[in-house]
Amino acid sequence: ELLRIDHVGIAVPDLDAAIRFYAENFGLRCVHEETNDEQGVREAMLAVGDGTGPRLQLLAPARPDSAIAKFLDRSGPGLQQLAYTVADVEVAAEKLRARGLRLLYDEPRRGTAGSRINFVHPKDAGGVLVELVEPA
Ligand code: CMX
Repeated sequence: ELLRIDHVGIAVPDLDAAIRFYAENFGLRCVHEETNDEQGVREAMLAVGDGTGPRLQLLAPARPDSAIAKFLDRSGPGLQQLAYTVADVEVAAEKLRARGLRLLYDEPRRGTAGSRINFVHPKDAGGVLVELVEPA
C-alpha cells in the first residue's frame, strides 16, 4: 500500500532561517509554503535535485501547544517524521489498524496542499512517527 517515500519532516524553531540554511548550504529550493492551523505548523516543502523524488519538509511551530512545539521542547530540532504516499489513506490506515498498530486519528485530517493524512504512533513503528499521505 505504500507507494513511495513522500517526504521526510524536520522540526525547526524558525522556518525562514531553516529555508535559508538549506538553500545556502545544500542548494535545496523551497517549492511550497503554508500554515496549517489545525496542525499548528508553519511548513515548507523543499525539492531535492530535479524535484521528482521525495521532498524535505521543514516544520516550525505556529503555536506553543502544537505537536512540533512539544517535539522541539523534548528533542530539539531534528528528524520528526517519515511520510509515505498512499493511494487511499482510509484503506491504508484500516489495514494497519487491523495489524494492531495505533493510528492517531479516527478520520483522516488535512495535510500539506490539500492532502489527506493520518499517522502511526511512533511507539508502534519502531520509534518513527510514520505519516500516510494521500495527495490531493
Ligand atoms: N518521533 C519519534 N518518537 C516520538 C515522536 C516523534 N516525532 N514524538 C513523540 N515521540 C515519542 C516520545 O519521545 C515519547 O517517548 P517516551 O515515552 O519513550 O519518552 C512518546 O513518543 C510520547 O508519546 P505520547 O505521549 O503518546 O505523545 P506526545 O504527546 O509526545 O505526541 C505524537 C507524540 C506523535 C502523538 C504527536 O506528536 C502527534 O500527534 N503527531 C502527529 C501530528 C504532527 O506531528 N503534526 C505536525 C506535522 C504536520 C504535518 O506533517 O502536516
